[in-house]
Amino acid sequence: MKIKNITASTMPEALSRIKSELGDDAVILSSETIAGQLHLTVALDETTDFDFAEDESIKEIDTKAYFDETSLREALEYHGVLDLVQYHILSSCREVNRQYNRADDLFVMQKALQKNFRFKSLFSEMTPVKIFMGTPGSGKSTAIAKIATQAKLKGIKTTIISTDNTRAGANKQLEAFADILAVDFSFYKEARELFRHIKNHGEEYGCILIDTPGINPFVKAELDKVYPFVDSLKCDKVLTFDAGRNVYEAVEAAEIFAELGATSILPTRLDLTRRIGSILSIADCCNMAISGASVSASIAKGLAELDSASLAKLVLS
Ligand SMILES: Nc1nc2c(ncn2[C@@H]2O[C@H](COP(=O)(O)OP(=O)(O)O)[C@@H](O)[C@H]2O)c(=O)[nH]1
Ligand SMILES: [Mg+2]
Repeated sequence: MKIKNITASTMPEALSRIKSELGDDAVILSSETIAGQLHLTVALDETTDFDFAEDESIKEIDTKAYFDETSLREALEYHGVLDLVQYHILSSCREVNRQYNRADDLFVMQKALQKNFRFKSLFSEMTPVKIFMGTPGSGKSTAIAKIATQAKLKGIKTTIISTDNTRAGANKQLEAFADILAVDFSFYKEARELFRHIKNHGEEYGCILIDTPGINPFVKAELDKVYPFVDSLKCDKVLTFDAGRNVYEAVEAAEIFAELGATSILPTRLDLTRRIGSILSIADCCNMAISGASVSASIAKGLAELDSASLAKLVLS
């Protein structure tokens, strides 16, 4: 707004000056006569509408350049992936989008999983000695039987060792299986006996699979049934868990197994599971590698290898 003071002797003179100086739209705000002279305060509203010339129009936002992560976020949400883990994965998805200039969900998710997780193949990347731990019924013995079968088929000399003396019949089941497969079987009640056996005979085998008693990780006394065995060996320490378990329960249990020494996970019952949030959440929160999965109760079926491509397909299917 433009404001101006005008002094004139008469009103017609004042009006003529207002018109010539400010134009027809000027408004008189006040007027008073001082010593025979007319003093006017006049205002002119100068607000003008923006007028875009064609070539000056604001550039349209390129929506193709903007990465829409909605479907990826919805998929992670569906699987019940913990919020923090979702954040890590989606952040990597955006990074992949910028890095490769690709926006197709499967490609972006696969690369993001590759950035966020470690995949450790059960045969090619692991040491010959593998110890398995988990809650009762989490699929330890089944996984061992499957790996023994796969190892046998690959011509790898294998032995199965049980340390599970807490459940009646637990040994018998594995022993019977070892018998069928014609692989060596032994049982050790004490961690130092197991250590001595591996030290003296470990070199004879390409694959040594050790079973431990299933424990409740939330009961401190139970941890002692497993910890001495795990602690006595330098080997791959694998946590088996039911992939369909509630995510929060699964992560909290896995945190304790991580403290016991577990460094990789082997999810089981993937055939009975539609949501795999627990796999991604445990691997991320407990910094564990992903080492295959059990997808059938049938031992003959072996274990499935999991990598970033197969996991991305599971997430998006
Ligand atoms: N459907 C299905 N059943 C499984 C799988 N893994 C294990 N099981 C079953 O789960 C039960 C407990 O498995 P087991 O290996 O004995 O568990 P452990 O107590 O940890 O040794 C058994 O009835 C297995 O047949 C799997 O991947 N899929
Ligand atoms: Mg068992």
